[in-house]
Amino acid sequence: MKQALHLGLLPSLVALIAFLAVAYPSDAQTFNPTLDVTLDDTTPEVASGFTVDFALPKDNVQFAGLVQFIPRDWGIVRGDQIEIGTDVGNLEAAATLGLIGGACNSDLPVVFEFKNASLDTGDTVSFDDADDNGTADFAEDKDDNGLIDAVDKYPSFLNSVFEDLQPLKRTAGMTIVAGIPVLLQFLIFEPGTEISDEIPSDAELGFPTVTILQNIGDDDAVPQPGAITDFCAPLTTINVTFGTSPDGQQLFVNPQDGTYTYTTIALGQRDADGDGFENSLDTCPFTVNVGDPKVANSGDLDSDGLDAACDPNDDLATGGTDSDEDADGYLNRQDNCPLVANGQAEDNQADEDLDQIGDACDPNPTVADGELSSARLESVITIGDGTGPGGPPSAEACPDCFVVGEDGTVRPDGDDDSNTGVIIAIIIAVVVAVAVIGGGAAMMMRRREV
Ligand SMILES: [Ca+2]
Ligand SMILES: [Ca+2]
Ligand SMILES: [Ca+2]
Ligand SMILES: [Ca+2]
Repeated sequence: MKQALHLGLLPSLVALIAFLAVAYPSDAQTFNPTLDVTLDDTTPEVASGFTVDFALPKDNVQFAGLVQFIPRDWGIVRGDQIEIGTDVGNLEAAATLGLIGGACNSDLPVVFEFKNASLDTGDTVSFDDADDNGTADFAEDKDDNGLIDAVDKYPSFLNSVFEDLQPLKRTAGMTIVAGIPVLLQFLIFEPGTEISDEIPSDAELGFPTVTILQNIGDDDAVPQPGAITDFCAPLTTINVTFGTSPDGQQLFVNPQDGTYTYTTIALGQRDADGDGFENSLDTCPFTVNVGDPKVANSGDLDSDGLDAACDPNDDLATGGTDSDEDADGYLNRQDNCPLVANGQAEDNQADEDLDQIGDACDPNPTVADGELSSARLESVITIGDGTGPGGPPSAEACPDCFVVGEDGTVRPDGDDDSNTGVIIAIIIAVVVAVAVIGGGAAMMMRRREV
């Protein structure tokens, strides 16, 4: 991270429990992300911003999915109570990419400024360039009001990913990388909403906040070859959420005096051969690598991106160098079957079991190879002196807050069915979708798990 933000006024306790699933009996992948949450103001029942610092060390496998839970007693002003386009926060990230078949070691700093965005699921905008004018529709400003259309309108792919479930709040930001618009969104749902089989849906965890980068989960997305051929750890993100809008409107309001736990569930990508390199990064997913794909020319004598462990001709002297070994249009490092042609003329990187090993070379095409790692991270937040019984802010403290009472009833609606929402869609490799920047990383586009 280029810049550290120090908004916190209280010490945060970070508890980290990582469950490492074993793919092969020897050694499993490393997946130990870190989380730290700090508040601007820990006074009970006042509006306060917060900062979530989230990172993945270099030797870890990349994220496969990420859901954060804002404690259930927090006062959240619903998105439909806030003017569309209001500034609500920002995010700074430092990602690591592999470019044009090279080692995965290029740093990419990105910044997003977030706006409160439309929740009208019936008034949608395409993620694609549906009007064929050269710019993706979501990134345009057709009504010339200074807001991209992904803020004014609801991206249509969200309706298929979340099966028309209504979020309480949506924030959206866009940044341009290499001429390509990159969209990052956070969707906040009611406590108890089921996100996926791998993510607990206990209402006590709080409001699930789902990170959506680009159009991950969109079944209609079509892979294509591109310049960004890998996306790997390390990754750092600092996400600032405002407590009040620039004109003073409440956005997030602290609960009553007490202690609260901010929980994040993160999933790590599969590593079929347990050599520490996730399938999406590993050009030899079933053979322990000779080198390290994050180090230039490591274990790759002919520098073609194929590790010597499975390169059929890793020899410069005999002309082995071939950055697209199977000549299917996808560079070896981007190809989910680098030795079997599965380009746009064939099944175009099809991967039925979503394990990032293409059907064309997957010995178990319907059973994912390797296990998802799971990490549950908790950051304890103290409000006031922390000795109170806790509870949501009063109606007086936050008239517009969506809060869940002890008996499950909600304010201001007063209904009691807040915990019954079900999402079937998922988020595998949400973060990985950043690799579509530059038009690439086809294999990373097909990672929806149902
Ligand atoms: Ca390997
Ligand atoms: Ca090679
Ligand atoms: Ca191939
Ligand atoms: Ca597969």
